[in-house]
Amino acid sequence: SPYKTLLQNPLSEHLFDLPSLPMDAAGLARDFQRYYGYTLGRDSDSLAAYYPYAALAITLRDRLMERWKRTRQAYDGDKCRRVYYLSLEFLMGRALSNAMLNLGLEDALTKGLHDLGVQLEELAENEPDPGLGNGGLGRLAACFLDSCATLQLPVRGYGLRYEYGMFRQVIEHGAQVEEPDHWLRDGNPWELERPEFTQRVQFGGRTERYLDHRGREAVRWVDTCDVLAVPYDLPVPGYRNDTVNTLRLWKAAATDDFNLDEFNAGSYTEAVAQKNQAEHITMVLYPNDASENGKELRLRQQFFLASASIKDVLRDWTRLNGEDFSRFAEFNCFQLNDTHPAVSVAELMRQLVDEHQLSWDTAWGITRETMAYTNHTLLPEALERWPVRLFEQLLPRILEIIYEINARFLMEVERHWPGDNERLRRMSLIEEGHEPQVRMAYLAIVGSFSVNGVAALHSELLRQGLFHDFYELWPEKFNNKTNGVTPRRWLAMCNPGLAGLLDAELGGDWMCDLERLEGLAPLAEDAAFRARWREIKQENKRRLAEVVAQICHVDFPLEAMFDVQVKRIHEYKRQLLNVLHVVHLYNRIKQGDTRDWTPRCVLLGGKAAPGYVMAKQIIKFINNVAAVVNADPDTAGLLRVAFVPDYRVSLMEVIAPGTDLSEQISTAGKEASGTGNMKFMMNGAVTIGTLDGANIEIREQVGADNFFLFGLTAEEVVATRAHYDPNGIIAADPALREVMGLIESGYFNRFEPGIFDAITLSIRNPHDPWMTAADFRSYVDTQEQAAAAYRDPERWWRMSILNSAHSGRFSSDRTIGDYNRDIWRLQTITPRD
Ligand code: T68
Repeated sequence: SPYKTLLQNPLSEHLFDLPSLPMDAAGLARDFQRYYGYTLGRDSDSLAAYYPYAALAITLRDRLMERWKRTRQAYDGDKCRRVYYLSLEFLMGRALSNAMLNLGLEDALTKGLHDLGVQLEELAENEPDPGLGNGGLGRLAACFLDSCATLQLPVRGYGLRYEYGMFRQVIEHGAQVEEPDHWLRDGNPWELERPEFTQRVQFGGRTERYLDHRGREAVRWVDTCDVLAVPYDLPVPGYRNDTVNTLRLWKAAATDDFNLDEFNAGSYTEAVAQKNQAEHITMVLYPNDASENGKELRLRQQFFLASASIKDVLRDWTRLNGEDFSRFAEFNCFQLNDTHPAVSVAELMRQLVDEHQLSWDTAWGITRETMAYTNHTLLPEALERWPVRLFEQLLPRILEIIYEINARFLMEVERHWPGDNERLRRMSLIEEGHEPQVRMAYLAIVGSFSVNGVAALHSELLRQGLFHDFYELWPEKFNNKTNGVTPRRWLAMCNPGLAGLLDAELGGDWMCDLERLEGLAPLAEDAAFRARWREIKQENKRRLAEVVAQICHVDFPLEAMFDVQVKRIHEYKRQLLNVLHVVHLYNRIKQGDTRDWTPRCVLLGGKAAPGYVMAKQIIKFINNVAAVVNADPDTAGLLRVAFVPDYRVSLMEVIAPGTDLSEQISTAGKEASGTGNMKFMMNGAVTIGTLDGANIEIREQVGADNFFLFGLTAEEVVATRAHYDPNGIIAADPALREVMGLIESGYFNRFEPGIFDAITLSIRNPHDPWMTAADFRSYVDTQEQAAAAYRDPERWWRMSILNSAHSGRFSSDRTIGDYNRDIWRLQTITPRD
């Protein structure tokens, strides 16, 4: 590799002394012009809107670059303890407006570009929205990186640079169609390729025992098919604090060793073509958000991330400390974002034992003090298990290590509960059976010092249910870290109207101390303030209605209540319950029962995993209901329904500020936390929700009077299961009976007979795990209360203000503060000049 060639003479220090770049309008505009005309080589004959965006991106990237270098130097210089956030997903969203906000350049840039006749907002729309995640888990990782940079914590993200992100969702005849998202087609001005830090990752092969130089028995992993991991770094700027952290994404590339047999046989082209296989590893993000599909390529992705990232960290360590690992655990901590990178536990052991010749016990001590695991789901179908057989083929040495970890762990269990064979079987890292499997969650628990859930209820359910045996063994490992979202993107950036009001009322930089929003609470009693609040909301609703009109061709009148549910489509999230309510409202309209009516615009959006048949039928159902409702003249001015295609981060930036009512209606005990609920709350939406995930904490913060609660509790859901009788419930409730009757009559699928049978049958199924019928009555009644509250503007705007006012706890700065206090124990580091 050309990167292996080192400089003959070190470069002069002067070379690294970069002059500071101008931050004023004229200086920024000059750079913009130079990048556009010279670097990108465009002029008036280029009509592509992409290039002005790219020129601005480079202008901003330059300003991040010097801060980035100084941050790195500060971390290296302080030899500080560090955290590595390992995640298969980082749903970063657009970078441009984020960089602008964090550098404090919005005004200067707006002016500078305006002088050149360029409209900043328009230009920013040309940035593709990088969709390197499925949903909440990936977006949480992005919010965390933002908070770590803002809090000046030495945290580096490690992930994969997927060539194709989350698919683009197109709706055809009401149904989801997936299109590939080649987001890198035009290049990515934000990334910095660093081939000089390439790592080599092994796959396949076999293991071999040998005597090392000290005459001890050792193992090596040989005859492997290696893949190169090339790092691409993305800057993660903190809020106006000169810190720029790093997100390092690995791209898979072929090695240049070739199959010599084929080569010698003259099959040069075949031998070269074979190398392409390697690059498939980072080709595409798996679009399943709540179930595992068990594909070999997914396990390859997981190990590729784990191995490359750990090698990267160990290389930094040995560069400074040689082979002395005695203080490694003191200075390094890996946070595992769900079980997806859990193979890291075994891979760290392998590198320490096989590559750095540590004893098993020393290495195990280090691993167990270094790894921490976050769980994001209680759904059994989402718990990762990999067939032992697959490990044998793909990662034979890792499997041996997992067996050894398991043998020693089961001895510990045996000491704790002598003779309890049932418990040994339950807790084993290997699930026995026809096709033995490795239980990745158990590997993560056994190999780490901290296990956390993402909301109070979720963490409690982990302790009492899913991980109960482990909790009994190691109660001190288990803790809760309630999720949060970054107020920079989810308030300051996406809601300039409200941000301006907050600046005026609370003074600057409230977004770095979100508890200061409490200062709004007294203002909720002030009629003039409520009027200003309402005006801002109305303007945000206008922006949202414009998008809905443009994309969905549905007209949302601004005086209506905007009732929104956007998130991945899943049965447990119960978009179906929402639509049953819509059909109920439609029935009322058709029956003339519209006295004291609150006009409502119901917006839904979200992607279904391509293989999740029921979720796709739900999308089709929503669209068919919307078509019928919107086309019926009787609903004019009373009810509108729209499904927004291709829901993603940049759409949420318009949706959250324009929402009145936030739908958080999962079956209690199923939604680990939710984070959309927090974004809506911050932006002054009132929640209608179940006692699930972080809804419980949202309600505690805002007070029961300012939250529309309905439905069974998690305990009641469990208790009801044994005698659940949806058909009895339907028969006894005239409204629900009519809703089901209308759907079952084929009213919403007149030319497509039978297509919604699976949906109605699932609601009528006594084993329906999501218990949609059970919560219908209380949902509809509570919706009526929300509608009544909306008809009383003074009451509604008071509630809206109080929701924002009490949302401070849901800043991801608070969450990261909690992680740091209890798990990471990092010092803040300030870059110096
Ligand atoms: C979500 N999980 C939780 N998973 O559902 C949500 N899963 O309650 C929580 O707020 C959020 O995590 C953050 O903690 C997910 O988003 C996935 O996306 C996913 C992806 C691949 C495989 C399994």
